[in-house]
Amino acid sequence: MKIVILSGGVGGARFVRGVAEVVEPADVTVIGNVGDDVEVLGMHVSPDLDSILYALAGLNDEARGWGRSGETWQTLETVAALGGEAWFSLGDRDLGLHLVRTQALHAGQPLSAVTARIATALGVQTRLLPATDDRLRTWIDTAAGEFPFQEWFVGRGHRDEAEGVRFEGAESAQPAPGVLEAIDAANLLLIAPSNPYVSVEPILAVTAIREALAQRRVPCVAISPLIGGRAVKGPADRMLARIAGGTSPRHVAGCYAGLIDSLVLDEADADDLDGLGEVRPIVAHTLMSDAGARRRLAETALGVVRA
Ligand code: FO1
Repeated sequence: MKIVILSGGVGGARFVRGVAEVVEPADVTVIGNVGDDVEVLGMHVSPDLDSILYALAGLNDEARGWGRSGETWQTLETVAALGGEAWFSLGDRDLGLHLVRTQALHAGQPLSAVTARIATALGVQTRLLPATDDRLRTWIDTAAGEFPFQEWFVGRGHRDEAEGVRFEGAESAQPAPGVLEAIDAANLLLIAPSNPYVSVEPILAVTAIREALAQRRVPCVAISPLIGGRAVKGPADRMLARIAGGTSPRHVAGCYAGLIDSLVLDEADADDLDGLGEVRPIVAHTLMSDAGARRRLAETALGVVRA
């Protein structure tokens, strides 16, 4: 069974790992968000691709959610002491990956090729494709102005309420090689429990990817990132409340109108299923607190085609 997962962010990476643990990992293709990529200290950082890579390689820091376990920060300390760009925390171990990626990009290799090479080097069997090799960047509109994603998220601690989201470059961005073929060959399409606005929407902003999902011939299942209307981490609940007008399952499903057949939602949201329309609710325990919980959530999503 071939599975495609659209994923971004920390929750997405955990879920991807859960799926790759309960099926043949090579049967899974992940389409990763690149809207929150950022250039720091001359390096190209792809946080969401890296969260997925580190999770699949078992190298991720579970508590922090991003970056590598056993990390040290001596380079960052030197950068800060020299008055350099230290607002975005790049650890010593993590830096090695950014150096390799940046050199390859400067040499003209596409992001998808570099990502595949790094995944192989890390022993990752699951296929990880950036949504696009073209430049696509998320901007957040707030009352204080419009900010590049990481400046808003990390630099300003996402304190300004997001009033809108824009994807620079999306109009001309083409899907990375293999993305449309993977969607076409899939038996099941999954949308990870990631922030709909800043993790999944930048993937769907690539027109051909959105169209491929809209024209699917197999089920597409989204997993809600909210539990009891609250985000486990990050600003997804505040963004849904502000932009969609609420945080109930129908507001999450509304972000994927015409693109999903089922929504996996938490038991804590099960009493508010109005307005889902054609979307079938699947109630589950969605908090991925440990390996068992993330695998059970993966099995629940896979149940749509296994049943
Ligand atoms: N998140 C933070 O809150 N602060 C950081 O300094 C930070 C650094 C960082 C470095 C590498 C990386 O792969 C991720 C990093 N993140 C950091 C997480 C990242 O900003 C977010 O998790 C995603 O972009 C949201 O999906």
